[in-house]
Amino acid sequence: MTVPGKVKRRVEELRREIEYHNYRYYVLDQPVISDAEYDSLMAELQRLEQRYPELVTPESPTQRIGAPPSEAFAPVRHDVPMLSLDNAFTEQDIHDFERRIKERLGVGTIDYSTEPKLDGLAVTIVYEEGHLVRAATRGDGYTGEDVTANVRTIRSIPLRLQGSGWPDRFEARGEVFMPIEGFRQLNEWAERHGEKTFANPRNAAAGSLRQLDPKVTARRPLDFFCYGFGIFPEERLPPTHHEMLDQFLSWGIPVAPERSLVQGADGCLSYYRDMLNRREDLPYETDGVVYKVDRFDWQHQLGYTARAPRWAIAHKFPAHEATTVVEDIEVQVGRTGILTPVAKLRPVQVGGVTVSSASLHNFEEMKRKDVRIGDTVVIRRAGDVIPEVVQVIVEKRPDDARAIEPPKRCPVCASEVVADPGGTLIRCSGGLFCPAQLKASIKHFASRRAMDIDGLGEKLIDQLLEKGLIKDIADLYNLDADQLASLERMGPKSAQNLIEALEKSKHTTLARFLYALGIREVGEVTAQILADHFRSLDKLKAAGEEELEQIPSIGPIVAKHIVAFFRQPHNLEVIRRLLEAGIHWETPEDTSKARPLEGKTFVFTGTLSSMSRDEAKEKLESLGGKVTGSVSRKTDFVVAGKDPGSKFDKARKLGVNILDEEQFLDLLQQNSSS
Ligand code: D41
Repeated sequence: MTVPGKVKRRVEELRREIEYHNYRYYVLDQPVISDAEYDSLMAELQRLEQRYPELVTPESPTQRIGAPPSEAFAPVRHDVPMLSLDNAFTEQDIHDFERRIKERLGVGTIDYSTEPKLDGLAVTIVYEEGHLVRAATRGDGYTGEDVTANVRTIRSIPLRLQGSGWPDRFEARGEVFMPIEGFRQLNEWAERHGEKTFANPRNAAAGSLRQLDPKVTARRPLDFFCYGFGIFPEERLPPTHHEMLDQFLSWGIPVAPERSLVQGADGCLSYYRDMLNRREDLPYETDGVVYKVDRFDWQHQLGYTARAPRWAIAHKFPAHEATTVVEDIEVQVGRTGILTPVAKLRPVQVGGVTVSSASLHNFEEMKRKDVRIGDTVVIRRAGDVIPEVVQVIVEKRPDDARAIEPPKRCPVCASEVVADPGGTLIRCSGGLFCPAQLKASIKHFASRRAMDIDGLGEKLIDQLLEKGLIKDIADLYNLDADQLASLERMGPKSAQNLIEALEKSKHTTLARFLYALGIREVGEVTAQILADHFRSLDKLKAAGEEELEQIPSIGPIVAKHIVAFFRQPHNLEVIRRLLEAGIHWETPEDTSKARPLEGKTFVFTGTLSSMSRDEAKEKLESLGGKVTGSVSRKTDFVVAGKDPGSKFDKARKLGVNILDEEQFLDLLQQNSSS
């Protein structure tokens, strides 16, 4: 079958268009069409290629799903070696770097191109006549591996270049990496499917790029930033590094948006500080920044040492990972009784912070990683999250390393430990009789998003419990300033402040109060939903499981926990005392009554005698109803006036409710009264 010229042209047009939108989306992060529009271009292209398979080329945007697996990666010799970078760790190192350069060049001020240093894998990509023809890893700098098939699946890397004016043959070099969010999702998925998780985004990127099956790579969220070039015709080079990157970007090759141009060592150092501040907010992991003398003629004069250019240096950030020794494994009891193993560590600096304990998440996780007391472990601190143990360095395990078993009894109150239905977690069954759970629940009660009792912190709660001044949350409101002033680190002034904070907390909202009670499975959102729905604590208390389950987004498990909570005499007694102490709130607005027809769709047919269609529509909409033009199975009511049309017949056929004018007026009436 010959392919009509018209189809050929359309296919080519679609590909160009899709490539352009890939560039807008993946490289510039400035899409100019919606996802739906993009999808429809892609769908049209797929349709045409299915119909005319002879039109499919490996470069088509439809082919990013990956080529067939290969046995191994072929070695690729780099025509221009991929050098490494010298490292700097201190400000002094940077001043020394600049001094050496100035001495060699004999010049005054130097402009530097600065870039984030991405934590990924260096690759080189060869373009010929604007087409991607080969991609290879850095390897030892002289010989890498051919990863063309895998690199072709990375969405942000153009298979054909944008714009014009590129040399017949050149190499773009840069870093393949996995954005943090993609890494998180990949690991979450792997965990759910019982597959191997990756220790960090770098390992995930390396593992994904070195996949023998490109279809697997295609599903991994890899990205690429270009930071340099290999082969490039000298006469075509712009005068500076930053202009080179500008040019690459205009051809569709991604470069880090965070790059900059600065003056002198001081400019470099302020870039360093700025990037270090932003480090946790960047969507990808960095291990430092890179400074490069911007002018190519100066780069040329400076030349290379055996392994690295003299004109560039990497200024490393403090490490996010460190190794240390597990001195003990403690079991902590949370607010809802969950037992969590926590590694107590020989204190170590991680990214500028001293870390002395790290979460092991749960006993299953601890067993999977096989963490034992005495082990040397890699720990990691990312963002503001609690440090975690990444892995054990098994080679360093001493003979007397000791694994711990999940306890059968709560380490705090000795109550029996029970497994959660889910299987992974274990819990202390002691409830509020367990001092650890009691303490955590008081802390939760006082927290900012609950009762917001300013100044009631953990240390103070400890003292209050120890001295027997409180036994539960209701006792908080019986404290007086003299009692408080007698506590450690409390003077008359702070005692008075706390009394005032307690007083202030009494005026709250039903949602906050429900959240503060710490009912299992009732977080802030669920508390708000319950408050909106019931609008009164008494109504909620009286609700059964079935009634609760009627509320959208409240499932059987949550319903069970709520009912169980309000069945506990102890809980009811605490609530009674809290209310007696003066905790109060305004009744939430009746949002349900205001929009009683929420979600209901109406269709009009025929003429109404008491009002115009527009009026009727307005009334319905003010009650939350929706008016549409045609009848379907999803229509809730068809309102039939005088001389109804075909919609009436259709409603009858589909079995949709039909209201005559009188019934319609009744419905409005019933739902309008507040
Ligand atoms: O982001 C990076 N990891 C990065 C690596 C970067 N921004 N610039 C780099 N520049 C170079 C030179 C100066 C040699 C072109 C590099 C690397 N090299 C590099 N990556 C791995 C080895 C060398």
